[in-house]
Amino acid sequence: MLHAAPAETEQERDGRMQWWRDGKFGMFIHYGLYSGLAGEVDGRKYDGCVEWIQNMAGLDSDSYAAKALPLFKPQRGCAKAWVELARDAGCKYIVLTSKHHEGFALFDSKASEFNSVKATGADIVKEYAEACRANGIKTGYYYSLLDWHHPDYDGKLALSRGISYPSGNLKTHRFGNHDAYKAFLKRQIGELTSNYGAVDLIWWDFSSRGFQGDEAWGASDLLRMVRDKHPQVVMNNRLYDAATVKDHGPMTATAREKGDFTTPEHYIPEKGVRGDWEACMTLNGTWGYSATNNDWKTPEVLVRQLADTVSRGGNFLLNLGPKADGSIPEESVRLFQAIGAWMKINQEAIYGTTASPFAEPFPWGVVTGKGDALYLIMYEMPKDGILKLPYAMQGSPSAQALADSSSVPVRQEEGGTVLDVSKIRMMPCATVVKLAGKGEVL
Ligand code: JFZ
Repeated sequence: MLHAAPAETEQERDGRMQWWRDGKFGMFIHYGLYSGLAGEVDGRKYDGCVEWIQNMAGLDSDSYAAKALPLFKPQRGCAKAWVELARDAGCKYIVLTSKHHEGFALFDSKASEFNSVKATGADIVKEYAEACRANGIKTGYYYSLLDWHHPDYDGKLALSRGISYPSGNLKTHRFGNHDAYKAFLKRQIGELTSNYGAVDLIWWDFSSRGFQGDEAWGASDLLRMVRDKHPQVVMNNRLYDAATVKDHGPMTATAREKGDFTTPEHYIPEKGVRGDWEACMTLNGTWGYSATNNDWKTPEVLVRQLADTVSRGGNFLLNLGPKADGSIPEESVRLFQAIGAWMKINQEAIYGTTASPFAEPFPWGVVTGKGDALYLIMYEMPKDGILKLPYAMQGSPSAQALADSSSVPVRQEEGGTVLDVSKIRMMPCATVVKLAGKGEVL
């Protein structure tokens, strides 16, 4: 008789998820052969989502590799520099593309020769994992379930079920042996999760409504395998979920057995999402590096996206797209450092907090909470310098600006708590006032 593994209790799950829930802010890294092409192939330029350039240019894997491989030149120590930038920005975890849709693995894989060790001698994942451990950063891996290189990946089958594919792939690999492909996924995930020490997070990518789970990827086998090796691992739900992009339908609440969190992409849901979720965002509209894209967001926009996300109960995963040699575009360094400077002063309002207790948004900014404190994250000085909260407080509440600890007058009125913030010095990006004391939303 077979015995199912005992289900995880709610308490055990909370314990396992705690670092991720408290950490709030992570770095996404998209690095692969597309980084070498930098958004340009055959004289044509692309500047959005250029990690899809093989697809956009309609190249089969061999022609793509012939163009991209000579340009891909990771320098020793590049992964260390990514991790240090993440650390200085205040990121608690990183998610690196161990393999993107192009099928090129950044680790030593016996399951496929199409990898960075074979091509350049560089085991990027090894360097990355060591740097994460040395800096106390949680180690996460993105892994693409789609594979535009592997001969057994059946692009035609996937397409017929709603998953896009590169046209070149369709020409060259018309008849994938799908069972063999599923076996390959298992083998490669086995390598990634066995050979590089602790795995804290896996970020699967992606499914469609009509092609997901066991049928598409052998999902339960993959989940079981990873969990057996790393019982504390946290994983997203894209082995099953497709409803991740705005207007692709309602966000699905995550079923426990299908993954731990759901992943809205390029947007922050207005009312958050029930359950654990993480918004992933770019600095400039592309995940992979593009030499021609200069559409950089400002530090102000990024800090506010982080605060908006956290105030709605989510995590914020912000992307870095290194260049061909693994070096970091100057503007990306500047932006992550600017967030780091803000976090240095205001991190208390981000780490370990929970969503705003208030249902309605405020015109001046957003709120997070922790214990008996509320953090009022102000984007604008409220009209008259007076900030009103529908919040009844007991005893003698106190308030202070996080930047200089200057105290802020606070009083109770009919209908709520009133703070006089008119004397506060407004800071770059967002100014935080900590309101301490027991209270109740009205
Ligand atoms: C996926 C990748 O395709 C993309 O390159 C990037 O890595 C991002 C973080 O994740 O983005 C998707 C996945 C699925 C859809 C759209 C974008 N979809 O189903 O519409």
